[in-house]
Amino acid sequence: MGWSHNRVIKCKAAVLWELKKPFAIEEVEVAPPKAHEVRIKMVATGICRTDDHIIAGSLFAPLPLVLGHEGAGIVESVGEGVTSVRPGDKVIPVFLPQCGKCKVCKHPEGNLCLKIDVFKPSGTMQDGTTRFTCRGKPINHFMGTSTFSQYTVVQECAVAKINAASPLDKVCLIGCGFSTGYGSATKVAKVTPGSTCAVFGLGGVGLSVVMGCKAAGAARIIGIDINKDKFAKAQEVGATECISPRDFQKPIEEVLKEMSGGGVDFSFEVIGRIDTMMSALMCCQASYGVSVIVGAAPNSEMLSLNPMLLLTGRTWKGALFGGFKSNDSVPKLVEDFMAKKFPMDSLISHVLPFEKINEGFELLRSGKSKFMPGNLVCKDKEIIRTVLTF
Ligand code: COD
Ligand code: ZN
Ligand code: ZN
Repeated sequence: MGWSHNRVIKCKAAVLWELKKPFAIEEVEVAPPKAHEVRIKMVATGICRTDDHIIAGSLFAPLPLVLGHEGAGIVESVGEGVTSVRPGDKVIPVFLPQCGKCKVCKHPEGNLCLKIDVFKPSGTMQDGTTRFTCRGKPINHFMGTSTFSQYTVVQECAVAKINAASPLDKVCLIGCGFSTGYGSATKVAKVTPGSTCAVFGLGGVGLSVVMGCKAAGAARIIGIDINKDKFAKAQEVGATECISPRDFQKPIEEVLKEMSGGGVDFSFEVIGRIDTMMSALMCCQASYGVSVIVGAAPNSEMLSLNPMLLLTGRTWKGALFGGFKSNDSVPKLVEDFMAKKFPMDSLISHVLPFEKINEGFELLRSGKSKFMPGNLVCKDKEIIRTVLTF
């Protein structure tokens, strides 16, 4: 019982055939899971900026492919040897696997499992083949998850079983954006009770950092964003003050040092710009401040710094997926959400049916466009995260 019945499933998936083009909703064939693989019926998926980076060509993944890496669903069938999940289980596929056997998985603090398929994406399962076929052609997987499909196949080490009562249209965000921000505060920085935190960038991930700082008991959480429309939401989820760098003559790190009596305890860069990474480093206390890089800077950009900034005692760090070991942490985060330890669902600003995926990406892009010189003003001030439901 529980093994696949070797049935190919025909279903709808959003296929990206070419860069810079909309998705085509296609009928695809999803092969049954092989040994140590799991086939999942997707119920909901968030749209993350990284998916759009692939479409734009600013990040590489082999085409044609099924994107998506922030989903939740129900196990449909499992391959031979799968022991951690069974058909009917609610699960979150994780782009950062946890094989449990590699050097990184065995290290108590490491989370970047060597089985990750992100840095030199293969587009295949671990055996080098794909489970998706469309119009007779193999279609590639993405980040080992490919959630923009009614059914997907993932490795067993890239799936976390979660509470059977959890709302999948909400907890899907634990698959990427929420965990990335929340863990950066609770796990990577290890924010302490009573501390002062500065969060640069109040998008969905920055708001999740704010929630992490609050959950960890920070006394002051200062949000920094050039878009003041972001302040209300940030304050709703835990920011105690919000400031815009555009309101000050002097550099924002100087403003923050003054506000905090010499430097904040913890700072976070959640924008993906090297200038704000430097500001975040400089605004933290010279002897014991901790600064965490959460945003990814454009490909080849480099930073140079005066080593004295670190010699005095600051800690500068970063992590993917909030430093969480995925399979261990995702079920716990779902429990914490169910226990209302953080208002993660307030990150969901839009919900669309899966077939409207191209509209979802337009929303994401319109949220970004107002910061691009020459682009139209954003139509909707409140775009945070769009969730697609199947
Ligand atoms: N100063 C202050 N605020 C700014 C500035 C600036 N110069 N420029 C932009 N901002 C603000 C914007 O107004 C916006 O509110 C915010 O910064 C950015 O928010 P979003 O909505 O664009 O982005 P998020 O929150 O969804 O994600 C931001 C990240 C930087 C975290 C994300 O793009 C990223 O790089 N992720 C890290 C990579 C990663 O972990 N990948 C793993 C799988 S995806
Ligand atoms: Zn993501
Ligand atoms: Zn591993």
